[in-house]
Amino acid sequence: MTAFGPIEGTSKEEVLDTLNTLYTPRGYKITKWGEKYKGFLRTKKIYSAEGYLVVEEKSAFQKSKEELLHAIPAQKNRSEKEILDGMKDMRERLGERLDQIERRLNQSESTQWDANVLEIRSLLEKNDFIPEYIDEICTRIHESMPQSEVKRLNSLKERVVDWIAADIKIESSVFKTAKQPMKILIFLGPTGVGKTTTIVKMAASLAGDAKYTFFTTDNYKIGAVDQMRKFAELLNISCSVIRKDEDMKLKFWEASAFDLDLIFIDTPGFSPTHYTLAADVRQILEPCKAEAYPMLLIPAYTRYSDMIRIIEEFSIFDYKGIVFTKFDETTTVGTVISVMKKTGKPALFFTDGQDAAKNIEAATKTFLLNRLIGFGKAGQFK
Ligand SMILES: Nc1nc2c(ncn2[C@@H]2O[C@H](COP(=O)(O)OP(=O)(O)O)[C@@H](O)[C@H]2O)c(=O)[nH]1
Ligand SMILES: [Mg+2]
Repeated sequence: MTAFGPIEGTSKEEVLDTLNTLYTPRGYKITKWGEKYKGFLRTKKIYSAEGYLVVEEKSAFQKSKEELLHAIPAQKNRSEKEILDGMKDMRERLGERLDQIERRLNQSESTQWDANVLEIRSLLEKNDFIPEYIDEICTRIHESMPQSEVKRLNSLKERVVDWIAADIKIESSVFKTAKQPMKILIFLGPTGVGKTTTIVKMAASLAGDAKYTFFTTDNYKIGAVDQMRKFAELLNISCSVIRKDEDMKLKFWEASAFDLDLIFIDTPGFSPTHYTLAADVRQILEPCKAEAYPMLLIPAYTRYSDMIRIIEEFSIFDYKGIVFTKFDETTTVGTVISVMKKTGKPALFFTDGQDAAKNIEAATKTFLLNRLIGFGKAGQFK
């Protein structure tokens, strides 16, 4: 028994019409009807039929050709004109059939093409890329990729991963230049994003043999100063509490005199729309502006619209880039990459756990690409 299909069409009638063109009406048996949505916006409903051929019938095309060829010599007593007319008619009918077959072939090629673009669209959705980003990738496929490449899903995936990689912005020179001159790392962001924890992780795992100290300006959260002092004790370093810009001037001067390489400054969690607190923190930080390296912290699981809002609100601090925290609490990286593409802000560090001794690394493209879901080998980078 020979199987056929799936044969596709925009209506059941069209599918039956195709089948009747390819086989005789009793020459096939449909065992399964299917329906799916295709097209760029998934608005195109496509019906499909699968089944088997009852007997190996000659195609309608073959039959009509044979009928016509047999019909002409049988009519020996016809005039030459009638015979020529018959041949002309045969030529036209054969031409029509050939056109029909060509149309069907083109249709099945573009169906495969659509299916692969649709697969990429749904993978990007699974990875939480924003709709605008997904539309841009699909448009790029439509406009710039040859059909032959789009039809091979694996090479299509590889190309899309290349595009995603190009959208990831990284700035990783923070510690490379840590030795000279002194750098003041300032940790900004809303409450609970991981500022204090990240300072400890960074000091413990990334600072190497740099000489550093902690400053905390967080006089607002209960226990924040004690928390910072405890961490400093564990790391066997000093911790200063900064309440006003005079404190900052003094402690900054001391740190310079002790020839330190780094100062880690913790700040209270606040929203910049909390104007008085934002103004206080800005004023406290003012004396060390020249050496300052401000960073904004945002948890990787934050919704896209909230990330954009936080990024805009904190722009008054002129931060160098973003530390994305808590990657262990999300399974997708699409939102983070969409944000980078939209804002052009680079990623500085990634954190992925509560362990202060590890769970932090300098941002890399591979960290994000290896977390892409469904791109298989195309997304695996070392
Ligand atoms: N799962 C997870 N939790 C984290 C991470 N970084 C920080 N936290 C936790 O988030 C909570 C708030 O962290 P904290 O540093 O106090 O935030 P802050 O208010 O911005 O200083 C604490 O319970 C941390 O242990 C991380 O990378 N992953
Ligand atoms: Mg804190």
